[in-house]
Amino acid sequence: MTRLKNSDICDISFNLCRYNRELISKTGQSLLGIACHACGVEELKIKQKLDSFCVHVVPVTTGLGVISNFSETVCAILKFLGFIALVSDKPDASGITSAFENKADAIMMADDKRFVGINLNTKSVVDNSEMTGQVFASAMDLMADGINQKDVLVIGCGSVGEAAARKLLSFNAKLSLIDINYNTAQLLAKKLSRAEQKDKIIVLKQEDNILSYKYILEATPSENTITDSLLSELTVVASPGVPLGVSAKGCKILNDHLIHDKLELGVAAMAVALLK
Ligand code: 2YC
Repeated sequence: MTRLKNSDICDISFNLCRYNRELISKTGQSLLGIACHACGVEELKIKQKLDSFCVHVVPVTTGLGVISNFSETVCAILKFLGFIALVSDKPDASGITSAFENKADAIMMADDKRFVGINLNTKSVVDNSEMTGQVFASAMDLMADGINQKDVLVIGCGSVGEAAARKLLSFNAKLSLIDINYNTAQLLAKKLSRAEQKDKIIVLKQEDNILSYKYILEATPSENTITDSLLSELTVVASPGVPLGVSAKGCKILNDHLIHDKLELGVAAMAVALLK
């Protein structure tokens, strides 16, 4: 899991309107719409509930400590979506306690290992890696006008890649998995085939020819995992991986067929999942 830096997220809050317009033009859906698609809920139903749902974002000082602007950015995304949200003025146990004392509906917080949302009424937990994988797979489904029966290359078989792969299978996509560690990809294929009774999961090796994929979901913590030679103006890439696995030249080739962000879609999907 890549630890975000302030420089990764400092521009998010004041770019939310522009990013929302970019998502609408690329997928036909807004940030909230894509999150609802990922959670399988109607946007209208969520819109009726979210303006009375209060989320406390609690800074966590353990381990490598607070990332400046992290809690404020999560809060800004929640407020942009229409939730009631605030950053607790106290971190850690004090912040969690204050959320309960003030009858918050949910808390969101992240230590160095996990970034979670907890619904204080239902006690349900949502995980950022899980929801990020699901929401980028859903964005790809929208960009593809339905990924059903289409071949998708999933690069990176960690927790985000696994969640994305599972979601793509639920859309009936045909998957090819690749990971820097071949065994990791093989293990995921076995896990998914058993769970989803799917026999159409291919495992590729690094040296295999992966030129022919029109749909690529990149979920690795490395740069340049998708070399320019793999791309054409028809290629569609959804990339939750941080840093972005596409070069500047590659971004130009993809133009509006690339979805990538470092917090927005994952936080939106967590919030909708907490509310549904
Ligand atoms: O500011 C704080 O409360 C810090 N404890 C936050 C630490 C977040 C560490 N995790 C990350 O940087 C990201 C997550 C947003 C998802 C994957 N890595």
